[in-house]
Amino acid sequence: MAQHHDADRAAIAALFHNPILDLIYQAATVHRDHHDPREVQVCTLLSIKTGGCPEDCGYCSQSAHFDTNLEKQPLLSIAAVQEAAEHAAGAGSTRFCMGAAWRQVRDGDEFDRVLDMIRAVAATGMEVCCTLGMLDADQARRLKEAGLTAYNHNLDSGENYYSEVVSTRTYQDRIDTIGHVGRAGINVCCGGILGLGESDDDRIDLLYALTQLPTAPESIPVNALVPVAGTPMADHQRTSAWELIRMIACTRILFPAAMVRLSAGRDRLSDTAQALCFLAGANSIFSGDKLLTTPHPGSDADQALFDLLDLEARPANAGASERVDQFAESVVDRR
Ligand code: SAM
Ligand code: DTB
Ligand code: SF4
Repeated sequence: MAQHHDADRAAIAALFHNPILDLIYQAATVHRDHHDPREVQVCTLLSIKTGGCPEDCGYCSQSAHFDTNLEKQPLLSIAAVQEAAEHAAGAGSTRFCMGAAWRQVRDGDEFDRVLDMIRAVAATGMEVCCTLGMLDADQARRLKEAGLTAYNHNLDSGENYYSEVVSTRTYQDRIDTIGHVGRAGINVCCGGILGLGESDDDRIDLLYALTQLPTAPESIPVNALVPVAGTPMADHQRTSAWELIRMIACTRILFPAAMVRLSAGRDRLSDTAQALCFLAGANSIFSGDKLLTTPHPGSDADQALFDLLDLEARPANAGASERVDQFAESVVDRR
């Protein structure tokens, strides 16, 4: 078994080290076999509870361990979320992702309110995603019952590097939560972040770990660090576009049917670099001039980019059932 795993990792390492133009060509071919290359899903992010998080993720503006000058915000009202969701749906988003700066979900009034938020967002017809930290099997079941489509919980980096990034939880904690999400029948949204100081081997470890999740991810965000003043990573250099493109291409080749999301870091990517990300298999972006707390290009810039590249925002539910079928065929469920 160990030998089998070593062989899988070695194959991913060999893929990763391909010449970049070969990788882009291969990824573009896989992408066109599984998706309409002109369609890009537009998603909206909303921070429903901001700052004061007890975890110490070294990249994060919201950790209570660092002085980042962030304005904290308690859990939003259901009405505020409903209004934001209706606006997002009207502006063409087909997925709405709510993020809370919690270490873990706790049963009680606030979780009940999040369940109501999910019901309100689901009523707009958009896919509903949440990222709320760790959770248990029963909480996952209740999220599913409320209408949650997907749960975002990233592995962020390879297992060996993870302890350099966060000390308040383990890699296994992440995998356990992802297991609960998958077993509850919620799509797993799980990816990583480049620019934490990790090596190529750590990136290969991350790709390998994604292939070994208890349930294969339906959605994979690829983030590039947005350095935040006050965090231990404030002075990190921005990830080069080529590294991001390489990671996106490998992700697309390893997960042909998944949605690959070009996530944080777009604020510093040229149109040309973003075009190469789409060519290499990215097929989703977050819209708006802010992600959860950091700056982002904004809808006018995104519309101009879509016009330039002849891309279209994926219409509501277009391709969804097709994608689910392809996805079911392409994954081995390891639950
Ligand atoms: N509290 C949630 C959890 O425990 O999963 C996570 C919310 S966090 C904003 C979701 C993901 O965003 C992180 O896993 C990380 O990959 C990415 N992220 C957070 N801060 C970032 C930054 N400054 N730059 C780039 N990506 C970031
Ligand atoms: C993910 O992997 N990227 C999105 C989403 N999941 C929630 C969030 C990126 C957040 C970037 C930092 C911020 O704006 O605070
Ligand atoms: Fe908390 Fe999530 Fe930020 Fe980590 S990434 S400090 S868990 S909000």
